[in-house]
Amino acid sequence: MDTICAIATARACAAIGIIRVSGERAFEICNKIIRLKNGNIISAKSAQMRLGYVHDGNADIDQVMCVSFRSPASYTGEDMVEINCHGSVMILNRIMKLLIKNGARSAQAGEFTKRAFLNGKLDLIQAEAVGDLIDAYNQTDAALALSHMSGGLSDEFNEIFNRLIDINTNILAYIDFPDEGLVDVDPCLMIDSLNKILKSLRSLAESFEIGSVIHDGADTAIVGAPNVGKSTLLNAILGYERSIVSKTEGTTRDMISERVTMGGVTLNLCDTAGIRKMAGEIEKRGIEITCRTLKNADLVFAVFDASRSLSDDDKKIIQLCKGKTAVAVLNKCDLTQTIDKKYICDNFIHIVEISAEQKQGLEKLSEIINKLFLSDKVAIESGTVITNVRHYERAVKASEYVQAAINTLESGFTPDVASVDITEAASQIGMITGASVSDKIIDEIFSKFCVGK
Ligand SMILES: Nc1nc2c(ncn2[C@@H]2O[C@H](COP(=O)(O)OP(=O)(O)OP(=O)(O)O)[C@@H](O)[C@H]2O)c(=O)[nH]1
Ligand SMILES: [Mg+2]
Repeated sequence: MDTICAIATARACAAIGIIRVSGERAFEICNKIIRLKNGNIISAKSAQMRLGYVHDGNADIDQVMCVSFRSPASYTGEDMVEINCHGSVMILNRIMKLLIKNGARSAQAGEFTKRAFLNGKLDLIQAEAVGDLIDAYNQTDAALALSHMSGGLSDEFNEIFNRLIDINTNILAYIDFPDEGLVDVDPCLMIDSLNKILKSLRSLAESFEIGSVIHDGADTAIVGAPNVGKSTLLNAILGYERSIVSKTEGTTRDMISERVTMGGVTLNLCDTAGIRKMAGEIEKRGIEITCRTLKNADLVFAVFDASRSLSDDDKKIIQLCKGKTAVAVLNKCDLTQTIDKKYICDNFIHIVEISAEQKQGLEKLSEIINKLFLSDKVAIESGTVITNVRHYERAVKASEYVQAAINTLESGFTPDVASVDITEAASQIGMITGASVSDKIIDEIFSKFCVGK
């Protein structure tokens, strides 16, 4: 395999920049362009930081600190050198050119982690978690990615994979030696084992509902009748004036979206046009978009003006929120309250009283969001929450195959008939961990990484 090199830090002026080199010729190539103060790169002790100079044969280019990692004890499993130079883009580019001139090749996106995977240093879940950790937008997402990187989720899937393989091995033994009275192929015991596996798979697949919100953010629609204070609420949450606020009804017509973290959860917040029956042509178009946004939202803030009694428009909005994860936000609580609270309590589980204008009550809203999405602390801390749609899809498919195997056994077929579906289920799990995955999928996964990782 080629020896690859890449700038691992951002291409911007900084105190330090890091270049990584990995492959069979990493030490030899680096030795040509780096003069260590003591010794040389080839004989330098593994994982020790050394002072040296990068030179082009004529003149020194930079004073650097380098670490060499001897195979297999490195990130990629190959010989590796990390060059810590001064973080000038010009210096970084000059060192890269020197490395390439001496036989290295510029690395592709994610190629270091891909090599780590191919060399068995990480499984596919762990490798993907490296990318997730770099992209993490909030603390919980970062904690989950770190836990996946450490193998929390891999353990769960490996356990399921091994149990499926065990069942199949027993079936094959039974086919080969039917007279040996193997108890493990008793259909009742097998159904029992498969049901336990199905339970684990379903619980992992279900965790994606929360996991996707943690990773991608909750699409949150701020809806309500005109003038109830939706735009004021958006601005209060963001802490700056993003949306126009006015006492004129129908101010917001286009949808206004922003990303923010609230209660530890990333929200993709959308301020929408107020919903009302009496609306002009443009406003009606805005209301259509509001209804679509509400329908697709993971979370709805249904805003009401607490200083007014409920209007027909408010009641229509309450109907639209049925079946959604919604919080009733009673706004303008700094004014005298005349709203019918009982009606609200009858229709919403989560209710919060705020004054968006005076930024009061927002902490309560944060607490509700935190409880809604992050209450399963045990699963989050142990990393047994799926955040990746690819893992989710394979887990669902695997559970379908396990269910099919159970149906086969319950219908009285012999275990060898169920074995086909059990093999398929194991193969789906293998696609998650990387034990059985095509080159195309591997390339696709790593192409989304940044260069240098
Ligand atoms: N007293 C009081 N007034 C508020 C509060 N929140 C908003 N308002 C006022 O209510 C009016 C409407 O606010 P907006 O935020 O524009 O309302 P909206 O729901 O976005 O209205 P549309 O965009 O027209 O649908 C403005 O005059 C705000 O100053 C509040 O907490 N207390
Ligand atoms: Mg508005």
